Amino acid sequence: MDNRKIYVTQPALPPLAEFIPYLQEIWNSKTLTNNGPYHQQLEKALCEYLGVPHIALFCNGTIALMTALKALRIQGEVITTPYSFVCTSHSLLWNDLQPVFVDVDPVTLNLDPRRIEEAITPQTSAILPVHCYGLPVNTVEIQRIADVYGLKVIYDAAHAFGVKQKGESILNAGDLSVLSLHATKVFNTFEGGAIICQDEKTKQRIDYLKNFGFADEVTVMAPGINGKMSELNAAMGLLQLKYVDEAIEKRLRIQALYRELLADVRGIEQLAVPDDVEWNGAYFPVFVNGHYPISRDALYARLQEHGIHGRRYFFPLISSMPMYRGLPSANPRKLPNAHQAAEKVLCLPIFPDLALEDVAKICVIIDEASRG
Ligand code: T4K
Repeated sequence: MDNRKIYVTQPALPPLAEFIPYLQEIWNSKTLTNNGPYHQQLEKALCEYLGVPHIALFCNGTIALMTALKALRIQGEVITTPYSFVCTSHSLLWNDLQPVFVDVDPVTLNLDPRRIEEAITPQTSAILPVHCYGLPVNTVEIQRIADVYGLKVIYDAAHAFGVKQKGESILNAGDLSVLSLHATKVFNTFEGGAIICQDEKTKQRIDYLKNFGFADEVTVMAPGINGKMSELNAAMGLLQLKYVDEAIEKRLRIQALYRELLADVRGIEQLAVPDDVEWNGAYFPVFVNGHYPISRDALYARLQEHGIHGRRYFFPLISSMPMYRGLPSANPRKLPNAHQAAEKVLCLPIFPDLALEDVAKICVIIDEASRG
């Protein structure tokens, strides 16, 4: 390729000139944060766009996850996936909760509902699944199990902005869903996050919690945190929302081309998108298996030599990290599918401004390496 570097992702930014009036308005109003006018507008606009009843905006997805667990007063053990970004489990430790890792389904790489029941103990109070890469976990089966055992379900939906299944937003599943609106995501507010909830009372509690626990000037309802989104980030979100459909369309075109060009490359596996899912093209993982002549890490390095900076999301597994690997549920023998995926995965660049010619060039490098 040429001397350019192509990263796994790159935020799509709207024209700067379109952001200036928002800045002017913030300067005029002198309201910089604390549920200002842009914050309120963005919450309303996102409810409409996503088809969800209530949304509480946050400064990032991690604080939103931590607050979601606090809002539902989760205690004891929480069943979760080891195949995710590290903050899924970190949010549990920050709440003094014990993660209980359960293996992923070998086809979807999402938490396998068939393995959940055997991990439930009297201390289990919740399930924290992830819609990994924006592809939905089996929400129906997870809800069935949660109902039988009286468990709460909080979805880490960091990757799942705008994803639908059977025409319905997957963000309405379970008790709460948490989005990341980070720069690397399908829809970003520079830094940002959100909790989606189903009733006004829960929304109120979450709003108190993200504002130190203040219910009014003198009443502190709970040990809250500062999780508020600023007006600058909210304004960015309002502007980005105008372009998000176009951004998702571009992502879907890119992933379709990858699928086509890599379909016959021996040793390269792809994740399927179920027919009933409207996906957002958040990531494009491939899995380098034993039929490929070089290892996943060798392919990762080969691409880097050409300026292509893929990422091994999610390697290493969370359960292999020092603060988790001593847990009984972190035993690799209990997590074979997650380990296999972590050893094989390589996420290829995908972002709206990635040229289709570059996708084709990346595929040529992968194809050529497959021929030894
Ligand atoms: N749950 C899950 C399942 C998640 O994946 C995440 C975050 C969260 C929860 C937590 O949400 P937040 O608290 O972040 O809102 C990145 C992101 O920082 C992280 O948001 C994301 N998941 C994770 C999967 O990826 P890194 O350390 O790989 O990012 P970084 O900085 O290396 O960026 C990757 C590439 O993107 C860079 O090589 C270049 C490009 N980039 C990045 C940034 C930040 C840009 O072009 N511009 C930018 O501003 O973690």
